[in-house]
Amino acid sequence: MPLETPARIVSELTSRGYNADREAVTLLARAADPDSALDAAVERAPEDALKLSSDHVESVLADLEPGRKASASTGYDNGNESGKESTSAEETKGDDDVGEAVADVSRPDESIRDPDLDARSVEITGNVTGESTGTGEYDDFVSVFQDRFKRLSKQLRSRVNARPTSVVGEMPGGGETAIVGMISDIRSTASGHWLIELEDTSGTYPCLVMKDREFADTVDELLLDEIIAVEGTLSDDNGDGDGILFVDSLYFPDVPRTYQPSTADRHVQAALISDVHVGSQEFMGDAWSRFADWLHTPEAENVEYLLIAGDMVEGVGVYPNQDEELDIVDLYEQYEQFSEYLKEVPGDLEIVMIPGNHDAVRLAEPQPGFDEELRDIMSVHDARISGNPSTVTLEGVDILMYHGVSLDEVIAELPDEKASYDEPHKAMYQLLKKRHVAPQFGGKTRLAPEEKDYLVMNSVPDVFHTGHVHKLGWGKYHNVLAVNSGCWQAQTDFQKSVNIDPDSGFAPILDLDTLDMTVRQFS
Ligand code: D5M
Ligand code: FE
Ligand code: ZN
Repeated sequence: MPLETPARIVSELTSRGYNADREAVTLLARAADPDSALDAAVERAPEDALKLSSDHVESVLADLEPGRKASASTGYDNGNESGKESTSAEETKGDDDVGEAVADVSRPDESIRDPDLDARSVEITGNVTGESTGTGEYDDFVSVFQDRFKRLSKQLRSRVNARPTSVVGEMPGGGETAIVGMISDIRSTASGHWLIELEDTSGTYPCLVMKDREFADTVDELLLDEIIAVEGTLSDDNGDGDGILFVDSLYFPDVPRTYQPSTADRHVQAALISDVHVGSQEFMGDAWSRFADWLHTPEAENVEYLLIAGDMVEGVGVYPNQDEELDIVDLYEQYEQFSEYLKEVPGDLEIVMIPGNHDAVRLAEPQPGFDEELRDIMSVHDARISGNPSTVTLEGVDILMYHGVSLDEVIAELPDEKASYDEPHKAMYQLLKKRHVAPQFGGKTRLAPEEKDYLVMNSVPDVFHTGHVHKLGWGKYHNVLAVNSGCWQAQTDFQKSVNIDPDSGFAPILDLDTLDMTVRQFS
């Protein structure tokens, strides 16, 4: 196969045991005869070199192509239609000199990537990997819920004057009070009102939302196990053992409306992707390679980070009859193949990956990062491997990465206008509002018993990045950018049967200095 693209150059080089600078790859891809250029570059590589430098490739090309101009005036022609700009929501801004950058073949040196490695910074927090304390005992389930309650009730207590339910039970009828609690039950009454049972560490209390209250329609946003606060008036018979609180207002832990996200100090970008599903017959290898190629182009020179939010591979035995659609049946071979595809992206990218429900780690959340054996397989480009969820701080911008299994639950439970597969970011808004990535326990979302609840959003992220539902969607909620990143897998038989039309082959590109986003299509 001719080596016309940077991605193929990279995989050919790695198959021969070499790495190369991004600039060196670009030079080889642009050579008049990339195959011979690569052969010559490898043949003449210094004895001890593992990585080919651009200087080395320049000197090889100078011999092979006498009369050739140096890189400074050669420019780059990406020669295909990939990297097209796609949809752009109102919260985002396109990159308006894109066309020019591709077309201008006499662009000076700036077309060669030369990242300022010193300016980079990556910090990871909230990562369960290696910290898991759960023994699977009942007590651990108690502690994880107690910890959730402690963290989120603290956020709500600053806003209402709440009393413990045991104290509320003793209060005289007709008075006003507030309760902070975890929702243990929601029922509609015969007359169409809503009875919400709130639980705190001292007991439970019934709270009634009348159907004609202006906030009654927020009841359909409520999920079991989430923490809310209510203020209201106690029934006249309160204190005699079967009182009730008539709710006058309802509060979520939420993100403050005035939240001011942090931004990076320089123009630098991150590609936010997920759900690669290598090993599936539907994995879109060509689209992936176009994406990887684009990352080698000058248009992508500011893309210095790549975040992958789970489902690297298709896995084995994840769903019934999944084996009928497997291209690679061995799990480890799937990771090996994923690693081959990862090699196609520029070696100087900072990569952070977390697992998803198709990956070979425990299903219950929080999921630890991949084990040593899988890390070894995926060691390419020194990718950082973290748990699901994790907060990744890139040059001051806090990005909460979470695979997104709870989105299925939010979408199933809430009315369409509040959360749907077509607008996955709206389901993400609900998680931000609840300040928890997987509020409801016991349905699709499996929860690992731990001493501490890693799934609580202790602080407000600047960007919330999820995947899982294979739909692209983004928008801002109280200034926090929520991005669900689509996938690299075409529609599966199951998805066809339930009418899920995936958004495959898109890469959302985030400006870390402005938090504007552009989506590029490679499919
Ligand atoms: O999830 C991709 C999306 O499709 C997510 O919304 C779950 C849903 N999905 C896919 N296959 C199934 C089956 N067999 N049962 C239930 N839901 C499914 P992913 O994690 O990539 O499979
Ligand atoms: Fe997936
Ligand atoms: Zn998934």
